[in-house]
Amino acid sequence: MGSRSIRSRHSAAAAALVFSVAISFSPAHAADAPTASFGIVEDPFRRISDTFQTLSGFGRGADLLFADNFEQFGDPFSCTLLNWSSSVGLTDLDAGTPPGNRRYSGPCGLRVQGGADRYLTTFLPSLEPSLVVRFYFFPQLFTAPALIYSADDDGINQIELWYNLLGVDTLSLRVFDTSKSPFDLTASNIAPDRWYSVEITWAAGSPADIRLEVVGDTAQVITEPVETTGLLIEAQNLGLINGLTVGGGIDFDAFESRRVLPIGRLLVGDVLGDGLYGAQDLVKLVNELDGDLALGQPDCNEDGVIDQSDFFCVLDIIANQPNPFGSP
Ligand SMILES: [Ca+2]
Ligand SMILES: [Ca+2]
Ligand SMILES: [Ca+2]
Repeated sequence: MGSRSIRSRHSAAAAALVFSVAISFSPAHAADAPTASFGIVEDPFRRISDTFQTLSGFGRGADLLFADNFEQFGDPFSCTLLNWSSSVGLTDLDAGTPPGNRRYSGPCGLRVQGGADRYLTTFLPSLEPSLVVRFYFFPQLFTAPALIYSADDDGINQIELWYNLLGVDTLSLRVFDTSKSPFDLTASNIAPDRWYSVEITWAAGSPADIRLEVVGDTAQVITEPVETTGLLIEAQNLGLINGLTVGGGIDFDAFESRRVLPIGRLLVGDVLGDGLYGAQDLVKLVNELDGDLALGQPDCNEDGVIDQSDFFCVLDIIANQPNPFGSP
């Protein structure tokens, strides 16, 4: 969406909050400052599932198939591809922190540069008759068709997600019916240089409702009934899968897949990553600007950089809550 002017829109009341927050939170910031975020040991199950960060994700652990935020918490902290089954053309060095990498949630994100096949693969625990997948991506400027996600049945792809397949700035979910005919669900106006979330809902059925949800500055939801009886999914791939030879690349983060239940977007501007809005989100954003990378979602305006405009974005959200600073 570019850098919208949040400062110019916020109210006098919000401006007063800026002042009070800056004053009252400086001791907490000072206390936090010596501790690098990389040294924090998080509950691994919380971070692996991201359950606490989803808008409606409580109690869904049994439905989880795989999740990766590209972070390995512990001592030492690292950005990693370790959770994936295999990789082509990518190493741990492709997962990283800003400014080398963009990330949407937590300190690390995955950057996949164009020029060759570069992708990750995760195998499901068993052949699955349904699949929900959600991840975030940040396209850089290029116009060639790029296959950025696929899921196969150990033989052929049943699900493909293409950027620029049916025209520049389109995102197409291509699925196949039982006679191997393709069906395309296409979102448009997918601009480079901002984060998008995508959620794909697939199932075997007669027919099954296949669903694509893409959210950037607007939300696009497309559904299509497709005859998929008896089809199964065994593996998922993420990256640049089809040998894209042009320049450019894509950043990825917050990949999660489940059997059935909707995943939803991470809470925008929840800098702390606790699933709530509160004063600590502003504290953590100030710390982030000081180099202490946040564990939640600090890029409130989703433009790929963390700066002052994100502070005012979070402040606007909090100030517009019924009880602005009532949450921890
Ligand atoms: Ca991450
Ligand atoms: Ca929060
Ligand atoms: Ca930003």
